[in-house]
Amino acid sequence: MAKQAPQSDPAQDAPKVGAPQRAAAGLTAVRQSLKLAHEQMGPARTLATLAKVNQQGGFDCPGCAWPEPDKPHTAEFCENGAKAVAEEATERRITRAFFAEHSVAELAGRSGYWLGQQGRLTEPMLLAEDATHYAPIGWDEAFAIIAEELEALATPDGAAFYTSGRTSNEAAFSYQLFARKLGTNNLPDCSNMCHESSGSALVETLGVGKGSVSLKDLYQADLIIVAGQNPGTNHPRMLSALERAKRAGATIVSVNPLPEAGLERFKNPQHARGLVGGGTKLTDLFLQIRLGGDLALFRALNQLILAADGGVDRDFVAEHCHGFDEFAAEATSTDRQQVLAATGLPWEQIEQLAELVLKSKKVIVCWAMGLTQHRHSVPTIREVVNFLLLRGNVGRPGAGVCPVRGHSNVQGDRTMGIFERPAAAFLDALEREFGFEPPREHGFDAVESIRAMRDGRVKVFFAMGGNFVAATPDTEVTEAAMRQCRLTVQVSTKLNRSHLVTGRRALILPTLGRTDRDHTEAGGQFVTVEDSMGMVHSSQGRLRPPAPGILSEVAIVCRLARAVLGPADPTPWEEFATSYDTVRDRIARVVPGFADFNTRVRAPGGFALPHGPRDSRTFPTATGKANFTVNTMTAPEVPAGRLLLQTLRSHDQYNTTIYGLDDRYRGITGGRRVVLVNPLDAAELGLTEGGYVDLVSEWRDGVARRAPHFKVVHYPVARGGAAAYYPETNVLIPLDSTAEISNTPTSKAVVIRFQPDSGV
Ligand SMILES: Nc1nc2c(c(=O)[nH]1)N[C@H]1C(S)=C(S)[C@@H](COP(=O)(O)OP(=O)(O)OC[C@H]3O[C@@H](n4cnc5c(=O)[nH]c(N)nc54)[C@H](O)[C@@H]3O)O[C@H]1N2
Ligand SMILES: Nc1nc2c(c(=O)[nH]1)N[C@H]1C(S)=C(S)[C@@H](COP(=O)(O)OP(=O)(O)OC[C@H]3O[C@@H](n4cnc5c(=O)[nH]c(N)nc54)[C@H](O)[C@@H]3O)O[C@H]1N2
Ligand SMILES: [Mo]
Repeated sequence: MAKQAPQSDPAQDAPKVGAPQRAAAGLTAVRQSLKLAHEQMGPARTLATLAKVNQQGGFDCPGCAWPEPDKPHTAEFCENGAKAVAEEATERRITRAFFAEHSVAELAGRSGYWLGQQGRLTEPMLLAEDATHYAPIGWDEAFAIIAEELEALATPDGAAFYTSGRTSNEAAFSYQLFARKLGTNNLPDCSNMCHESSGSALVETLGVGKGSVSLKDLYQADLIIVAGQNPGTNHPRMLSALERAKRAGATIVSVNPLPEAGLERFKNPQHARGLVGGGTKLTDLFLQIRLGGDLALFRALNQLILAADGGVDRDFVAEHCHGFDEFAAEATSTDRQQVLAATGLPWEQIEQLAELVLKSKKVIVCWAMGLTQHRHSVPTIREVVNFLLLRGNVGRPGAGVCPVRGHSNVQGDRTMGIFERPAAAFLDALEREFGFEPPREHGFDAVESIRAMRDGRVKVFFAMGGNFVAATPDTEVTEAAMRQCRLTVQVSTKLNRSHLVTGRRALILPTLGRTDRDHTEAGGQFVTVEDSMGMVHSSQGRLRPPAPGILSEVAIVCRLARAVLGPADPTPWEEFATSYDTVRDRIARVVPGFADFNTRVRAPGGFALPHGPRDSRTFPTATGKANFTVNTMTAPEVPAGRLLLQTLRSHDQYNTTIYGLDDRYRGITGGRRVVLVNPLDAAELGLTEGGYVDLVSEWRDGVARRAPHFKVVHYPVARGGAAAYYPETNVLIPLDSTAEISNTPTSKAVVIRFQPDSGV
């Protein structure tokens, strides 16, 4: 068995600490993106790719899900988009010789950063039972092995089919169809660990689990609250939108335990004024909230709005909402001391924000992982909805909910049916279109899949992209669970840890990425994606694929489906794999909002999916109205001598893909094993700046989970909290520590204590 790997190399772990920056982007960002692109792709490929990112007729940036403006700037990408492209379009290759040279055990001792640097995967590889090395295998043999293992299962629910959010609509639709024809709803996805809490809260309250604003709304808003999000690093193109909103007169408030450079000031690299000079100040009011204090903050705002003369939009509430009285009774009784303790904010600041709200006609709340990865995330987001409903800030221009999605097609994958708890109407439509009875019982989400593997209930694990063992919590538990499987299969572009922690047998199936040309017998194919604001558009790569014979994700699904379901299965899998138009024709008949898909997606810029609350203030909820909810006030409790740890992203990573070892805006370079703590907390806990410590998490199961060797960095984080990077710290997050209702791991709330450094 491979030993527990360091997620980062000790040699690369001598982080240096400078002052955090006060502004994002500018010339340094341009220089950084070109440097990385050149290293990975060379000058010609750099030009050929970066000129096509997010352009009409080009490919969708594999970075984030932020939408494209109607008229994209000629450089509609950002530093981190360029890194994502370079990571995929690299000219480095992993061949069979690489796998012959390096055993799986050896590779399992390498960091994720090193693995990613080795280049693109080029041919299917099998790790046979008891083998020490991966060896090449043909596609047909690979599909035959998967078919054999699936057939050996006592029930189709003994398999789980994971999806990471880069998968195209066409691949996702075919994939879920295959899983359901096989007979299971075990379709966990990265969303389970990401915006599931947003989906849960929004479906219940507004009837649609997606954001209700478009870019135009942002430009028209009076007030934009950005809570629990670091767009300077994770959605850099959002800064251009915020800059434009700001120039049109919007006020921007950020709510975050950390002062994030990107929200303070933005030097837009697409304009001369952003390259020289001081840039645009973005944040007008910064609320440095304690971790997990947002429910209390929004409760307090709601209390103040309810108390203000004319604070509530009575007509909207009467006509469109349900449950106002119960909500109002609860919110009115909010206890101020509790709010102060939970938020750590001065009351005057909360009042100041309430005044801004009461002055504003059009308010938008944007959020990401800072709100979704807590135990009480669903009630928190429900309270955000209460806040917007109170003043009619849903379904009118310049106002609404804006959960900012992560992976570039994570929202589209869900629309296509990648969901372990599909709606009955969706299954009915599948049944009608494809003439089979889809399973109705709910399947496993990501956390439940790990439990099922651990307990031997899932024996075959198949991943459409992603890096499951590194992205999920409780690394040791998850890795042990993975090793319980009979077969693990990873459809991937790049090598990662999930290829090295495997079942008894394992397959690596290399696939095309966004930037690659996809040519079939029917000619050049494009795929489609849906962005964070419900816009669907096409994406077509132009680069020569990394090796001949690499299959697209659609082709992999279709050939697998044929191998497993047999020649008699009536779905035309061969046609699907050859012409993606034929998949889109089916999507058009199954998924609401996609009528005439093939025609409309060919229009420049694509098309917008319908959204009842946004378009016509119709709310497809259980009550037929927008639902106010009553949310008991709660905040994380942290025993004395402990801190609450949030696990977040550095500027040089894409989830588990590490691009480099710097976190430029936070002033950290050359290493990732750092823990950011407030100097006052550090003093109380006896943590010396620059010293090394082990992080040990505490959970009711009594297991002491340990992440060794982190350098203490004094940083202006809100009191009582600490921050360190994911995925190095995933080992600390207990599998059972998840959000109520959404079951999302509490990646932003782990109780930790500090122990003397035990080295790596
Ligand atoms: N370059 C790059 N881009 C990415 C990604 C990447 O890794 N790299 N990942 C993609 C994905 S999948 C996603 S989901 C998004 C993630 O985008 P983000 O959600 O911005 O990512 P995180 O780094 O997790 O940052 C969380 C932010 O929330 C704050 N926060 C933490 N806890 C709380 C809290 O309790 N309250 C409040 N108010 N704030 C809090 C943190 O200080 C931090 O600023 O980005 C996507 N885009
Ligand atoms: N502690 C902690 N854990 C977290 C989070 C956190 O904030 N803290 N965030 C969570 C969130 S928001 C998310 S979304 C998940 C992310 O979880 P995942 O989506 O599973 O992880 P990624 O690191 O994005 O996956 C990277 C891998 O995807 C493969 N890949 C890249 N592009 C393609 C493609 O086009 N096709 C295919 N087939 N494969 C491709 C490459 O092999 C690459 O190694 O992690 C979650 N885990
Ligand atoms: Mo995400």
